[in-house]
Amino acid sequence: MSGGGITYLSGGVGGAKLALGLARVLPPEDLAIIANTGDDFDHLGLRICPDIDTLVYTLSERANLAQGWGRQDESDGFMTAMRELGGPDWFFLGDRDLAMHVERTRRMRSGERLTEVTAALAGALGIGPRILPMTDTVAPTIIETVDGPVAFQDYFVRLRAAPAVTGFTLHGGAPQTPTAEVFAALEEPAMVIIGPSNPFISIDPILHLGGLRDRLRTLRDGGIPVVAVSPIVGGDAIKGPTAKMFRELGTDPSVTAVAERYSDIVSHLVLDTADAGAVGTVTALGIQAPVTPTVMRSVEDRIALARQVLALG
Ligand code: FO1
Repeated sequence: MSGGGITYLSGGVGGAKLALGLARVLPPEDLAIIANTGDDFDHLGLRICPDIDTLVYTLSERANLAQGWGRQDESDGFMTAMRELGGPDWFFLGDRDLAMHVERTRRMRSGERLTEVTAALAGALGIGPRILPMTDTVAPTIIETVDGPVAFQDYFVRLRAAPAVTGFTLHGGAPQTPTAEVFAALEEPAMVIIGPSNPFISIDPILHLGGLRDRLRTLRDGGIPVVAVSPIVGGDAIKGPTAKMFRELGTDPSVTAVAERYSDIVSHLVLDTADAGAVGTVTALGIQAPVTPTVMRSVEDRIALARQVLALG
């Protein structure tokens, strides 16, 4: 199916930014995006898929860029009414965003796979590239903390990622398999790109799928570029708890720490210019370390980074 195409592994915010850059420079049929579904959960009777939502809103130019998740032009009538009723209001569902979750849930209840639902909803919003949920089965990430195990959105939103992390239970402890569409996108790609997403909670859930990590290693060892973009820049994360998680797990957040996590599968780790001094330690791990600006503030930045990454192929 994807012979010669680009297969991109993505979480939410940071991953979606580069997804937009790639979507702007590649023909739609040449880009398949594998989305983490470890953040997904049922809330108020609805199936919520935050990383898919962020990708869909970003690629359809509807994302609330300042906030990093959710839609532009959002209103809060539903949440206000929910609060009046004394219902749960810790997880914000905007009025327009609500339509996404209601329609997704309706379709899934009628028997459609998440892959099919995502294709239909992304198509309805005019998105060309394929957005492929990593699996059609339930694969929740559980955050192990000093206070015990916490469901992903409880940790991330309700507890504001405050409890110190001691580890992660991926796929709820029962490893899941990728969809046929994901396998097909990794059949004979021209290149695999791992987005600048959190390695622990955005990329590892994808790599943990049965056979996937081995598939990337086989591709790399067969000469296909497997290129990760570092989510750590100058010892910190652009957004979110990535650096905090590295520290809590006993490692200094650095591009070298990222390289070590991916050393069995990647051919390249793209470093920001702020990390040019670390090229030697990354290449010592057998990974090429091209240096380019990776902080994506504007759409032009996203396109420029996409071009730089694609040029490695
Ligand atoms: N993140 C928040 O910090 N607060 C919210 O209330 C919230 C609501 C929400 C609703 C739909 C959706 O798709 C995402 C939402 N997010 C919210 C983002 C999300 O919880 C996280 O950013 C991701 O799971 C981490 O990648």
